[in-house]
Amino acid sequence: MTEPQETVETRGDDRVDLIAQDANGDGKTDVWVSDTDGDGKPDLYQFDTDGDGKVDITMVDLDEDGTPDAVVDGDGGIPPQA
Ligand SMILES: [Ca+2]
Ligand SMILES: [Ca+2]
Ligand SMILES: [Ca+2]
Repeated sequence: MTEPQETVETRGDDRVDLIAQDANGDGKTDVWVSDTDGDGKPDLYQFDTDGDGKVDITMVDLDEDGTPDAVVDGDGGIPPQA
């Protein structure tokens, strides 16, 4: 597993997780909804789809219109805080 990590640009660097949820009930968080620029609105969405506790899909909503502007595999270089 040494594939190069894709990185994404976010609105800011000050990540606050608005939602960190265990959607499938296995005890590990698998959905994160975060605000990176301090305006209280979500602009970063991450999902663990295979249940290993690590992010598999990262979506960034740069203009906060509810539609992702960038989607990458992995955590985009910005893993959730443990
Ligand atoms: Ca889970
Ligand atoms: Ca925001
Ligand atoms: Ca995963």
